[in-house]
Formats: sequence, C-alpha cells, structure tokens
Amino acid sequence: MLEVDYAVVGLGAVGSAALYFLSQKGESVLGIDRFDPPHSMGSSHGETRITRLAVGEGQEYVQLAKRSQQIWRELEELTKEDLFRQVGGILIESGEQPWVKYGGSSFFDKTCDYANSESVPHEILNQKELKEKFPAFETGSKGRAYYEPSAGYVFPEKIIRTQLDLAAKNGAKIRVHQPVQAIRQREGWVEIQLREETIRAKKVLISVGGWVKDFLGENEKPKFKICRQVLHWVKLKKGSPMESVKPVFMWGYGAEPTDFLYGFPSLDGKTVKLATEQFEEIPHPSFLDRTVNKEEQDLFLKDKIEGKFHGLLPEIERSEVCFYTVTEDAKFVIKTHPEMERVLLVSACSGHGFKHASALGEQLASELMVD
Ligand code: PYC
Repeated sequence: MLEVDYAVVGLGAVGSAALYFLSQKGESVLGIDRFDPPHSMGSSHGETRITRLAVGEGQEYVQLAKRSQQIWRELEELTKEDLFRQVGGILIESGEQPWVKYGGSSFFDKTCDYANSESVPHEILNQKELKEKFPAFETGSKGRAYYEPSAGYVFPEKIIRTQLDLAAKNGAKIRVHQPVQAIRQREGWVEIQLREETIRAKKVLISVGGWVKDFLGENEKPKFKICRQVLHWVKLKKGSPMESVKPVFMWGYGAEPTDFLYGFPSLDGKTVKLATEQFEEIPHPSFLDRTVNKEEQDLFLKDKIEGKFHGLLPEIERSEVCFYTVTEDAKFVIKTHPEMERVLLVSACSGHGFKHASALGEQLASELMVD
C-alpha cells in the first residue's frame, strides 16, 4: 500500500497549487484526480480568467488575489511560460439602480471601498470619461466605471499544467483518471480507496470543486449549489472600437446578479470571449448539460449583447460550458471534514475563485503541514 504524508484529491486550480507548494517543501505527496487535469469538465477551463485586486466579493480575499499575482510571476520566471497579462480591468455600472452581484450587495461601491482601504491604485470614470476612454461600450446615459491597472487575465489551463509539472519535478506522485471510491480515517491515517489501489495519507486536502457533494453527508450537500455557465466567443467587426479594447471588463447593467456581462480583449483578432452568470441549480456536476445549441446562442446575442457594444457581429464562433459551485453568500468554504479531522475541505469558490487559487493552494498546503 502506498503511504504518503499528504494527498490532494482534485487537481484543479486550488489542488494543483497545493500539490506544488507541498512538493516544494520536500514532503512526500500524492495528487489524485478523476480526470486528467487540466481538463474541461470542471470550473477552470475556457482559455482565460479575470484577475483583479479590489475584490468586491470580500475584503478578506484581497491578499489572496495579490499573492496569486506574485505566484504567477514566480511561475513565469521559473518556466518562461506566459501565464498572466496585466492589461488592466474595468468594472462598469450603468443601470438605474446599483448592480448587486450574486451573494452580495452593491458591487461597484464595495470594489471602490476595498480599493481605497487596501491601497489598490485605481481611477473612477464618469459617464463622459468612460465614453471617451472606452468607446466600445454603449452604456446609455447612466454609466460610470472603476478602472484598475493591476487587473488583467490569466491562462487557467496553463497555470494548472505548470503547477502540476513543477510538483512532479519536485517528486510528487500523480494519479489521473482515478475517481475516489471511498475515504475513511482510521488508526491515524486517512485511507483513500481508488479502483485498484488503496492509499494511506497522514493528511488529505479535498479540492474537488462541485464533486465536493460526493464527500459530504446529506445535511451538508445543499450548501453547495452547482450552476451551469456558458462562455461564448463572439465575432468581431474589423477596425471597430471593440477590436481595440485592451482591459478585461465586467459590466452590471441592471440591479439583478444576472444583469451582468464580462469579457476579455480579443486574443485572436477575430473573436472576443464574453459571458454572463446564471444561478439555476443542477443537482450534481454529472447532470451538467455540456451542449450549447443555436437557440441558446441566439438568445445570448439578443438578450445580452444587442445594443451594448460597438463592433461585435451577431455571430458566435463557439461556446463552452463550465459550472460554478456557489454558496448562498458567495464565500469560499474551507473547513475540516465534519467526520475526519485529518481531512481539510475546500470548495465553492462561487465563481470568483481562480484569481485566488494559487495563493489559496499555498495557504492550504501550510495549514495541512501544521500538526
Ligand atoms: O471573478 O472576476 C471574476 C469573474 C468575473 C466574471 C466571473 N467571474
């Protein structure tokens, strides 16, 4: 039977980082995943993720966002990979009432508050300045914007790949295509049953995203809500204002959490990736509908895009499905497993997790190593 000091179950954004930081300390570590990460079955695929420092979801996350940016630069230095582009980011609010992000309150005001209290350099643009500086966005008569130069985007699949490769180089063992069949704690060990192998670890991190439901009792499961999300690559008009958008953008155009769009500058000169957020619950990731038909794409163009941008064609080149695991207050859950004190659980990054994931992995690796 393989015995290790630490095992990490789930090697996505947080798990791959935790494995990397545990391996860096020279610990005997094993990573396990039900797929072969980076993969497109969970919550960390689709080419890009936003990073921003004044995190309106909670002031407690600001340091994680800052530290993650440092870690990506360290990983870039080590590997010469292009992982993080600091192109700036804008948050636009253009509705009659403040836009309320899922689980929170007025997101624009919170973002400004945390930028001020955490000394994040930023600029506030009034409607006239917003139109002059960013003519691609048609905000009507009500727009205002928060602009953060230290924001930008990262390449999630490449970061996961890099963290896993470095962990393996440091001696971490990795098992892929290995869904956990059972897990129990006994005689000072945690036993993890795979299909053809049993592992014993002194401590375990479970960082399996939405599959957290498989590791919890019936009373805990409902705290984690699985919500399908769709990413669309919309075609660009050549020579249009949209073609020259440089920062990432988030845009609340009404009061509801779903009155929202976010997007990225074009990576290929032909399309821009855009998405909204949806909070209809599905019972488990295995029920996720991963197909996007023309009707759904047309609805996105009509309901979300029409009239809002200067320079997008009403045509979608491709779409991808992922999902969020969310809690009611959109906060992360980090806790000892209710029945196994040697097992630490992390999940429910509530749709804003990737920007914190590398620092969170580092923090959890340190927590696991405390006796
Ligand atoms: O966390 O920055 C974010 C984000 C924007 C849209 C979805 N998540």
